[in-house]
Amino acid sequence: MALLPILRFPDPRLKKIAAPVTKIDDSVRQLIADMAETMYEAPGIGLAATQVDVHKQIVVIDVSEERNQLLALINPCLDELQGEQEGEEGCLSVPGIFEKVARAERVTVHYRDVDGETRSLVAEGLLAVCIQHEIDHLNGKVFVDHLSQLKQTRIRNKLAKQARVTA
Ligand code: K1U
Ligand code: ZN
Repeated sequence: MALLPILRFPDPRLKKIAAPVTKIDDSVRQLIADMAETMYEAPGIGLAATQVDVHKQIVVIDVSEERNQLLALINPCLDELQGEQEGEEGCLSVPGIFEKVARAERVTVHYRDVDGETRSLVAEGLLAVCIQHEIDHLNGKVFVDHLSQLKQTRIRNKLAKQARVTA
């Protein structure tokens, strides 16, 4: 397994639209294993392939306390969005920034698993938020895009300052 470098906002590659996976083979399963290792090490509760500069529709998620309930979603597609919730979100591509974002409370998603089986999942609360956040990444969207222009500008300035300090 391998740790993968995570792209940092505002890297333009985070805006790329991911392509559907057409064949679920060992290379896809290896990428999923590497993404999971990268997510656990960060640490994070999710990671989209876009964030590791692979523009395929693959996400990994684990919102469990014990960090032992890995979900790998290939070609995830939201079927139903219900209700609303607002919670603080972070992003491994936007380190140190946490902001409230409005999301659906409950989602139904269908996807393919690592064996190529089509599955459907109904999720609520944090898992629902994480699924929406990761599918946004596959569509070239970062959580910052949900915020006001003023907040976006402040975040860009803060990250630019951080980058100058660490350079
Ligand atoms: O996609 C990502 O960048 C991962 C991101 C997912 C996410 C977090 C919060 C709300 C929605 C989606 C993260 O995992 S940021 C890190 C984080 O929230 C966390 C890390 C360790 C333990 C608990 C949370
Ligand atoms: Zn993110």
